[in-house]
Amino acid sequence: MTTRIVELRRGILKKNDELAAGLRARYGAAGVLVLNLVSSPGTGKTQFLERTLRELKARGARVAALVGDLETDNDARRLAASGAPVRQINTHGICHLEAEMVSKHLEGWELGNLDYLFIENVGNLVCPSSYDLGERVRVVLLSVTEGEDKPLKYPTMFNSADAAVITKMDLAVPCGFDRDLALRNIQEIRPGMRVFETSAKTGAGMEEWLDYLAAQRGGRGPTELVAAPAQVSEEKQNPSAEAPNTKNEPSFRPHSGERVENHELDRASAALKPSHEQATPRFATPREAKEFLIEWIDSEARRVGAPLSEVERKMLYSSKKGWTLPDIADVQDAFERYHDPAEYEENMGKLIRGIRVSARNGAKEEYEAWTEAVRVLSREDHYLLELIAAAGGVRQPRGGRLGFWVAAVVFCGALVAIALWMNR
Ligand SMILES: Nc1nc2c(ncn2[C@@H]2O[C@H](COP(=O)(O)OP(=O)(O)OP(=O)(O)O)[C@@H](O)[C@H]2O)c(=O)[nH]1
Ligand SMILES: [Mg+2]
Repeated sequence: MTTRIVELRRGILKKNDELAAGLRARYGAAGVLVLNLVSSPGTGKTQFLERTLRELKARGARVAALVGDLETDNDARRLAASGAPVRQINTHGICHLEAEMVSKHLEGWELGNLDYLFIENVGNLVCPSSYDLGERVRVVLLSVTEGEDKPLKYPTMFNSADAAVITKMDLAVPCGFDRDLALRNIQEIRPGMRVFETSAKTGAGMEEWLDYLAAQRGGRGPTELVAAPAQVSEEKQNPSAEAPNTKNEPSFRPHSGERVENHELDRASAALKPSHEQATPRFATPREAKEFLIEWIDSEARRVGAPLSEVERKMLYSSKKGWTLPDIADVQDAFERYHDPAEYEENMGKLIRGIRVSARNGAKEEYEAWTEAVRVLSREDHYLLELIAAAGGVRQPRGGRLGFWVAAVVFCGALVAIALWMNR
C-alpha cells in the first residue's frame, strides 16, 4: 500500500515536472521573468507582492500575478488594488500550486506583453517546495514574527529557493528578532543565497529588491523597459477588467476574447522566427542563451527518464569569466566530491546529441534557436560550450551523405547490368 502511494506520488511529480518544463520554455520564449513566492501562512507574501507590483508599475514595468489559496479570493482582491492584472487560483484543499493549475489560469494572457509574472503560492512551508511551476526565481519569505529557526526546520524550502526575503522588519525590535541568527541559519542551509530585509509597511529594503528583479531580467532596469502596450492601459482605464477573476475569465486580454488563442499562437511562433527575419535577436545576452540551452538539456534529461540532480544541472553554469551562478564554487565543490567527471561529460554528450537529433527532426525554428544560442554564448568562455563541442558537430557527417550516394550509384549500376544481361 505504502509503495503504491509513493509510486503514485512519483508519477504526479513527474507529470508536474514535465508540465513545468513546458511552462519554463514558454516563459523563456515570451521573455517574461516568472517568480514563485513561497512561505508559511501570514508571512506577508500578499502585502509584499502588492507593494512590489505597485512600485514596478510606477517604474513602467508590465506586471501580472497569480495567487493561490485553498479558498477565498481575498488575496486577489488585495493584489488587484495595485492595478495589475491578477487571477486567483483556489486549490480547494491542496496545500500547494501545481504547474497544471498555473497553466490553466494563464489561458488568454499574452505572456509576451509582460515583463514580470509573480505567483504567490499557497501559504505552506512544506508542500510547495516539491512542485516546480516553471519559475526562474523561487523566493522564500520569512517574517520576523516566525522565529529565526525556520530555515533549519524547513531546509527543503530554503534550499530550493534562489532568494530569501525577511518581511515585517518594522516589527523586528518589538519581536526581539535576532537578525544575525536568522541570516546565519539561512546561509547554513543555502550558502550564498541573496537575502533582502524588508518591510512592506514602511517600504524598507524595497529599492534593493527592485534592483535585484531588474538584474534578474538580464540587467534591463525597469526604467529601460518598453512602455506598457495599449491593451494594458485600456484595462487600466476600465476598473472592472482589473477586478480579481474568480470565474476564470481572462482579465488581461491581448485582443477581443475570441481572438486570444490565435493571437497567442502568433506570438509564440514570432518568438521562434529565424534570426535573419527577427527584428530583435532571440537572446539579448550570453546569459539568456545559456539559460535557454541549460533548460533544454534539463528537460531532455527528464524526457529520457534520467532527471539531472541539482548539482549536475548547476554545473552546466560553470564559467571562468562569463556569467555564472553566485554559489558556483559550492556546486563545483560538491561535484568534485560526489561525481565522476568523465561519466558526467559522457551523459551530457548523450543528452546534447539527443537534443540535436530532435531539433533537426523538429521545427526548423527549434534547430535555429539552439544554434543561435550556441553562437551567442560563444562570445564568452563557458564550460557548456566545451560540452557541446565534445558532443560533436551539428551537421550531418559528410561520410553519411557520401555513403548514401555510393550506395545509390552501386544500386543503379546493378539494375542496368541485370537489364543488359536479360536482353542478351
Ligand atoms: N507590521 C507589518 N505587518 C505586515 C507586513 N506585511 C504584512 N503584514 C501583516 O501580516 C498579516 C499577513 O499578511 P499577508 O500579506 O496576508 O500574508 P500572506 O503570507 O500573504 O498570508 P497567506 O496568503 O494567508 O499565506 C497581515 O495582517 C498584514 O497586514 C509588514 O511589512 N509589516
Ligand atoms: Mg497571501
